[in-house]
Amino acid sequence: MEPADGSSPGPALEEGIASVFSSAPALMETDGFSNRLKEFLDLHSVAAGGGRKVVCITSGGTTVPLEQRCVRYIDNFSSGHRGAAAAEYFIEAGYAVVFLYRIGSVLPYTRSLPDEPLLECLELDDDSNIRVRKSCAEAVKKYHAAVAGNLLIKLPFTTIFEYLQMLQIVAQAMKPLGRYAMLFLAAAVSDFYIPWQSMAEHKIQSASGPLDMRLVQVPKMLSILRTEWSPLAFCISFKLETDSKILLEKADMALRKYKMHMVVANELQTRKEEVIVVTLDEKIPVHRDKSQPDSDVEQPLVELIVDKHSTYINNHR
Ligand code: PAZ
Repeated sequence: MEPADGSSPGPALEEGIASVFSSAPALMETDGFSNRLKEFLDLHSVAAGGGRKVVCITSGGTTVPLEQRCVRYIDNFSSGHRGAAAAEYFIEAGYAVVFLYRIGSVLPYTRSLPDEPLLECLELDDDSNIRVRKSCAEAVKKYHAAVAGNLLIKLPFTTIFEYLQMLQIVAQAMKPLGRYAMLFLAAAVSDFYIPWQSMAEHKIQSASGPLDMRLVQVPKMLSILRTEWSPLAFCISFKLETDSKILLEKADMALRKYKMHMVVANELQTRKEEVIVVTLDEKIPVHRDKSQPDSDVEQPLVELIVDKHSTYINNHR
């Protein structure tokens, strides 16, 4: 399904992609997300005098439904912490962020909040007026500043079908931004799925005995993203493994095959402590600052990426 050299998608891959898209249920455009996205991007385009760098961050795991009227699904691990933290640091660095996230995963500016934010961030004063607790105020202020400044738009997905269609729409909408666009693809995307037309319509019955299922491979969209959807965007994908012995080799393969500018390699157990940024020339380990109890690895990672993105833009001026 993938091109041998990664340079162009190739007919088999294009067919695979077409079949995912043609069999997928159409996106529910209930909140007119394409229009909201267009308005957001227009604000930041050079033509509109914006000229701001824009990053699309994908975050959280995609689901694979087992039934069309879905009761059960296969899920992909990702809390969304990495994407949410990165969004905050990119905004701090002056970027506008398109946050494509799995419903229910961590959102920007909510990491520091308690588990029950609505109940625990609000308190009553002596006159029974509701006010925000001091400990939550900073995050609330930062969130509202980002939204009011048109620096954050949040676009939710659940299934692999929604994710792939939305990624295509976002990447294509960012194409006019040229090298000012960045794709930071941290979502954990299903590798296998059940095509819509071969999926049971109703809830699968347990009385029928053990369940035999055939999942087919999700065609890799990265090559078509690079060659057609947003060819000039600075593109970073992530590689998660549990076996450290194969991690760097797999990251290197992804870098070359899909012509990524960087692949961020991480291991499940240590992903919050260390990642390795793989480029064609180097492998750069990035660590959390252990001397600071509240530090995270996303801060130095985003700093490094912002720097590389600037070089990418400046080298092509
Ligand atoms: O979302 P999170 O903070 O729990 O984890 C982040 C991550 C491990 C999902 C991400 O860094 C990553 O590697 N994403 C790509 C996963 C993959 O190889 O499909």
